[in-house]
Amino acid sequence: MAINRSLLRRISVPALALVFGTALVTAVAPPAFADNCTLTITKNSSGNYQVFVSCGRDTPQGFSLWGQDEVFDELRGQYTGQVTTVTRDVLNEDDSIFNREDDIYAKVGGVDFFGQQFNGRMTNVIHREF
Ligand SMILES: [Ca+2]
Ligand SMILES: [Ca+2]
Repeated sequence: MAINRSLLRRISVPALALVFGTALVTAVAPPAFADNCTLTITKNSSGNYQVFVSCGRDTPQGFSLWGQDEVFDELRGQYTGQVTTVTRDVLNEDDSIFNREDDIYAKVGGVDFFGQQFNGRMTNVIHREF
């Protein structure tokens, strides 16, 4: 019996190392492969704006639009899918006489290339006077 237990211990240590080794690779791999998200805003013929997010090989399923400010960022709207049309007032987040330029970014949620859910992934910030 004593020999069997000793043998078990010898087997289980390398087996554990293998499990931890695999777990470490799994935990580290997604950020290395995660695609950045990009926000694109285009004015359309009706005077509204098409807002589009993309994340490389990953699939966006929804996003929120934010206005970047010094004290705290302001939520401007939440949308499903990866494209929506908004009116100018959604993007016109700064309109004081001191600062009319707007700073818009999105936080994106979806499914990545490996089938894993992601959320709150930030895009670039668009600085434009809407
Ligand atoms: Ca701002
Ligand atoms: Ca503005």
